[in-house]
Amino acid sequence: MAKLVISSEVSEALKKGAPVVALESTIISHGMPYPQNFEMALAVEEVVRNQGAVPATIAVIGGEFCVGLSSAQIEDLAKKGHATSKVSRRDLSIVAARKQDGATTVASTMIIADMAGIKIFATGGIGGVHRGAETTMDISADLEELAQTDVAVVCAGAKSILDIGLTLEYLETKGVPVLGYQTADFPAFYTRTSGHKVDAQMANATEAAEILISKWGAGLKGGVVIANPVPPEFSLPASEMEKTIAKALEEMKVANIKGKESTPYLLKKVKELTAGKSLDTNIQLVLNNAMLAADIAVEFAKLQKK
Ligand code: PSU
Ligand code: MN
Repeated sequence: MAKLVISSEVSEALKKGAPVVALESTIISHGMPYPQNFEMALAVEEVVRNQGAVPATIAVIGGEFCVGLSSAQIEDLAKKGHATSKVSRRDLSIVAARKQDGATTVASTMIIADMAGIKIFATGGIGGVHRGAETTMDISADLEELAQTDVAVVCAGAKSILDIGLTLEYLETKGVPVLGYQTADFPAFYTRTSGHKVDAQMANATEAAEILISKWGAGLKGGVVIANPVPPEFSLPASEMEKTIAKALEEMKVANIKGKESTPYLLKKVKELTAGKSLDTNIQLVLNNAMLAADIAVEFAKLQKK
């Protein structure tokens, strides 16, 4: 059986009921290039600490499910990039049995966070229903995980490499609440709006924490999406991003990229096509999400103690 290894800092925080924020590792290995990915991962942990919570970066190392990585372990993942395999729910048992390393996606990070007892998780963007899914059936396992695992995911919405409308329909079918932080519109990662509505707008972190307590307190299984728009000063023009994404999708088709390679390929193409501008936006929105996730974790811990 795969072993769950929780760092002493994270395990002490969990024992005390102190706020903890889970962080994923695919964003490090497959979402950004080195060294920006390493700098981002350390900065995100610092932001979480500054807000009074404990960061828990999650990955599979030597087949063990690790919660709370050291900087050396994070640097190793950052340097190896795509050489470490991207691990979602279906891959977990394989890397664990073979004692391999794996970078965890939103889905597998949720699974391991839940095993450790962490309820709040910050990332950049969630996976979703891909454009053209009616023929490819490419729907991220992140959505199924949100349907069944009790972890709240703070994100900047979903990238428009996805079909955002269908992604929201899928979440509705699966009973996953989609909350907007100080927004009525579901954000589209690089841009603050998508034209699609969230289910409820949150004025502050306390309101979000109250909904989590209400959901899980009622025994309603599954996750919650908390969508936090990119800060206005870092958002990119929607029309420009639409053209870039269309081009990236076209190139992906020509290169015949499919399955788990799709998302990392598109992220890399978008970065190339925007001459790195998208990378800067990506880093800033992750930091922004980490800050909100930590605030929600602090409020959640207070409410749980009541
Ligand atoms: N979207 C991003 N950046 C990312 C990912 C998605 O903007 O790094 C990663 C996350 O780890 C997410 C995964 O869980 O891609 C989804 O991959 P797939 O579509 O293959 O399920
Ligand atoms: Mn997929």
